[in-house]
Amino acid sequence: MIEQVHAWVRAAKRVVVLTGAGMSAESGVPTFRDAQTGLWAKFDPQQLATESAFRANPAMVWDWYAFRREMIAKVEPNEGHRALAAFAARHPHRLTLITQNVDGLHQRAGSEGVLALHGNIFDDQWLDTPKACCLSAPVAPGNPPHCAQCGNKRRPAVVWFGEVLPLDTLDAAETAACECDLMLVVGTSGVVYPAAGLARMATGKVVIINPEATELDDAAAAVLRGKAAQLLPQLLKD
Ligand code: BJW
Repeated sequence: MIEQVHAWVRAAKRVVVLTGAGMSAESGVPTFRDAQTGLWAKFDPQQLATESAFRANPAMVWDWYAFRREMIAKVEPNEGHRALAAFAARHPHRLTLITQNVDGLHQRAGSEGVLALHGNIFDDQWLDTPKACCLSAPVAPGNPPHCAQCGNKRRPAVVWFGEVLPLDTLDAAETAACECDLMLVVGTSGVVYPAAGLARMATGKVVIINPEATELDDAAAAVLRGKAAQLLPQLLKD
């Protein structure tokens, strides 16, 4: 089956790759729905990644993101991230890389024009619409940093549940899905929408790369049960 998918990659004029947390697992970043470790073991990440959780307990949610930022800053892109960047460099305009990941590892591997659907964990933004005081005075440090005058808080610039995705990015991802000959869906459980819907709107063959069953397996022309950093270099070689 790997040879068959490799032949599809070679034949495809427009390849889309949609990645999720499993893409970075071999770099040492836990997947989103993996059991949390240590301090965070008792929290459900799905409950923490919401605006209401942040409003209810800003220090705790800020600290969760600070912990993850620190962990991600220490890891490196893996052979899968590098194989995607190298393929795009060898084949300009053939690959559209769409990621749900907020870790920036595709970009650090050298991929350009990555469509990051859920933002970047290293960026912050204001929780509430900033007033003149937020924009004029230096941000006061804290957990989270805040405006010393009105108390408005900084929050991670990621897309939480119930929030809209960046429209231009989602538009570009949908267009690519609707024009592709082949979509590789790598390391995502396929439970979170609208990202998962991209695999269902793909015009080309869909291939799942994942060691476990996913919610998108029924949409696939082929399912490769394996790991991203092992399979992508084989599938993307010339
Ligand atoms: C490996 C591996 C290896 C392991 N190699 N693989 C339609 C139907 C139902 C619900 C909805 C719907 N449309 C919208 C919704 C609601 C909601 C949603 O989808 N809920 C579902 C949970 C039911 N969606 C939203 O709220 C979205 N917004 C939205 O729709 O706005 C419009 C709107 C607004 C208001 C009202 C109504 C509509 C926003 C979604 C934002 C998701 N944000 C997060 C957090 C980002 C910040 C952070 O990281 O903290 O994004 S949640 C989390 O899930 C994160 C991920 O990007 C995302 C996807 O997870 P992913 O990547 O699939 O990870 P895992 O852990 O689930 O899976 C890892 C996989 O890797 C596993 O399969 C492993 O087997 C595999 N693996 N090692 C390859 N080596």
